[in-house]
Amino acid sequence: MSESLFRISPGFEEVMPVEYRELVTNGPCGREVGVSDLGTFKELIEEHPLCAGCNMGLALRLILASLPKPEDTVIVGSTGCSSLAFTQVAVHNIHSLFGNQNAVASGLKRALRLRFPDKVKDVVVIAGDGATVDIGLDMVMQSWFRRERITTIMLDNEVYANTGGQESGMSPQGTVLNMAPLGKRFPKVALPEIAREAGCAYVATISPAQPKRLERMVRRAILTAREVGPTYVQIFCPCPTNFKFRPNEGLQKIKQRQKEGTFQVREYVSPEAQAFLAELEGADHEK
Ligand SMILES: Cc1ncc(C[n+]2csc(CCOP(=O)(O)OP(=O)(O)O)c2C)c(N)n1
Ligand code: SF4
Ligand SMILES: [Mg+2]
Repeated sequence: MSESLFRISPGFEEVMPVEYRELVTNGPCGREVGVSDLGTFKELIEEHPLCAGCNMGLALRLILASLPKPEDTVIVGSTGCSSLAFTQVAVHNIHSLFGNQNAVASGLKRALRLRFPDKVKDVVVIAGDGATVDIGLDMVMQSWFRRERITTIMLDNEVYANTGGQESGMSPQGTVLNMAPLGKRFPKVALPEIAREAGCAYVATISPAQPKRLERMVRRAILTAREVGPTYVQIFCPCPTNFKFRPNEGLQKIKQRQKEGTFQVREYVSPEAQAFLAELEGADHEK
């Protein structure tokens, strides 16, 4: 697994779709890029099938631009809106059965450590809130209990969006959706707190409204997972289609929730992760 896996076999260049060729020749792999460089390289095919104004699409682009080593990263996804875009990104990815993503990622990470003991291979789970906090919670928490060296990123749109609008554990209390007409009867699950108690060395909550902060958090999470233990990043990305707001109102919605205090940017770093990051970032600073 490396950049060479992307390269098109000689003789097939002509028959591959132009979009794929561009992902290979102009993708993020093999060079140092960040969110400030978005637009100068191709991380996701422009014609991806996510709805107009989808905050998850934006979050996905920012995550892809934040990977410290995209050519040595495998993303493990799960069923949901994001899975529609994973076939169109410039990074290795595996689609796992809905809810199984952290179990698949654990096995993969262990296999990669055995197969490539001297190389860095990052395994990053990217899945929806339903996949993470509801149907996959068992696998998610067991991977944290076992201190698997993987990063779990939840794309929190507070709904089962892909199946037409059922409530999830992450929907706030009172939420009315297409398929939850009575309003949700219990509050949003406090997964960041659970992650911390379950053994995550680094936990953060963020949204695509703060791209540079999101980048820093994703990088910190992935680097900490390499050396210290499991990490968790929860990205709030409200869904215009199911929450019925206009496609251009996404960032406004996030800011409104921030003002109300129902969404907060937060970061928890364990003492061990703090020591690790201080050394790493101190060395980077000196460079
Ligand atoms: C084992 C299994 N159970 C249920 C489903 C049906 N299903 C597909 S996507 C989905 C909801 C996904 O919600 P979430 O994880 O929040 O992702 P989103 O679509 O909101 O991005 C469900 C229930 C499935 N595909 N597989
Ligand atoms: S339904 Fe919502 S989360 Fe899914 S692609 Fe459309 S806007 Fe994005
Ligand atoms: Mg969802």
